[in-house]
Amino acid sequence: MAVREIITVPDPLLKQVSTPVDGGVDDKLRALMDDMLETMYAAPGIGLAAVQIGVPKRVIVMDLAREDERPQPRYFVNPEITWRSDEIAVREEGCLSVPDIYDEVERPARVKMRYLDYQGAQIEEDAEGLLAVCIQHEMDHLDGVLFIDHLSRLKRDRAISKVKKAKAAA
Ligand code: K1U
Ligand code: ZN
Repeated sequence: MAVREIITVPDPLLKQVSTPVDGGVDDKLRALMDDMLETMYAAPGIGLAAVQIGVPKRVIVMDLAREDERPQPRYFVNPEITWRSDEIAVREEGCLSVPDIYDEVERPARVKMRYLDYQGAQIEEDAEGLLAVCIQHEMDHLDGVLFIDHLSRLKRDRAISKVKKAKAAA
């Protein structure tokens, strides 16, 4: 396993639509997911899409366990949202590719999703709360969308300049 570099705005790869995984879950894909999880824990974060380490495939890892709980790593290959609630929830989000920027985003409060897990089994699951927020945030990454794209143009441009300035000063 290895910690990989997380790309940040304005890297054009973050705007790319990721391609579906072809041929199911094999050891090579599991090695990628292991690296993603280690990278996410090191950051630290609660979710990561493969494109954030420069691999534009439709793969997500996540762990929503609290610090006082045992780790609960989760893997989502070729995830799809099959239903979204009309009810909207507002929650503060952050992003490892837009470091140190946090803002509130409106999203459907509940979703139904379908994906392949670490073993390649097809799973159908209902999500609400932080799981619903995080899976929608990560699935946006697979479509080249960042949480700042849900904000006003002014807030988005300010966020990108702030990250650029911080990188230049580092
Ligand atoms: O996609 C990402 O860049 C990961 C992102 C996921 C996310 C956070 C909040 C709402 C929606 C999606 C993060 O993990 S940002 C860091 C973060 O939330 C966190 C870091 C340390 C401890 C707890 C949370
Ligand atoms: Zn993100």
